Amino acid sequence: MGTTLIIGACGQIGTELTKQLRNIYGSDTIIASDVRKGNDELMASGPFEEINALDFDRLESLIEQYNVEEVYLMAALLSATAEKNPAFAWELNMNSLFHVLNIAKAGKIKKIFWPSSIAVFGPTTPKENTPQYTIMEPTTVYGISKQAGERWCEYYHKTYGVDVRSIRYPGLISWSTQPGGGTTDYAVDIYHKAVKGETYNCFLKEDTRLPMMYMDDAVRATIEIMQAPAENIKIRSSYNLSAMDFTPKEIAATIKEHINNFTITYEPDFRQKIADSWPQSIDDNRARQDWNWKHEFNLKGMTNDMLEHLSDMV
Ligand code: AKB
Repeated sequence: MGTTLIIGACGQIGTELTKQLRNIYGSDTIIASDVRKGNDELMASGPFEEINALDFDRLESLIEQYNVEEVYLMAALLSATAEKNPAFAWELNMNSLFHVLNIAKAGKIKKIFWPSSIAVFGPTTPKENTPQYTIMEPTTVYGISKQAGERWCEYYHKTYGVDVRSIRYPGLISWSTQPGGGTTDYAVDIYHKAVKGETYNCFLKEDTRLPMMYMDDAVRATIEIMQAPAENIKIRSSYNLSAMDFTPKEIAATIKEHINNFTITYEPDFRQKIADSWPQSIDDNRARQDWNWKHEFNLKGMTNDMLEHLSDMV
């Protein structure tokens, strides 16, 4: 029987995705991999391999060794980190994708999931209810790499028949895993500070509206797009995906409903410019029509769940 390989399994999405895929399909068929070892639970719950996503030969031999049929390529440098190291961000984000696309082109794997992002949009994109098809002039290194990646995914699908599927993730929020190097990370950090009774100093302005999603919804969307019949996946660049949008002031207000002495201060840094170039809300009707996407969590529901879990941990 074929197996599934997750590259970047120790990251923010990879950790939760691996856990959920192991719950559904059984631990032995889900091979976790990352450039370094991750949390103990993930390491103990099934096979793990250390791999650099840029090492084509090792990747190809792992795929052969485990008879891998599906790959989730979750390794990437996110928006804020990529601005600090543009050359490496481009190398990692593009070459890891080419490696996996070329292995699929050679017929060695059957299906790929590759994450895109709202960062593919830029300042000239309509900001509200951003359509699936619209002006895309990203101004960040990360956004440029994701937009180029989308074009290559569609090209490999049309030209070589590669079954590659993708979602444009909004900012993702989870209680159990920390993000690393993104512009939307404030929406995770704020909850950690709030449960510890500390003030949160936000690196974005209070009225910066961004599209966001709870991790439970994001992981479910990722698995659902991969489970959908191939003929339902009509967009082979990447699907817009949406659940909620809010500002730092609004998320702070929902936290205050539970922790009334919570305080937030604002000290915008270089990430403000990145956030200002992105959409405020997303039209995801195509995902809803084509593969029946439905979100479950809104801001209130997410805040209840985050605070419930994080309060148990402090
Ligand atoms: C980031 O902030 O860089 C990511 C993203 C929106 O893709 N969370």
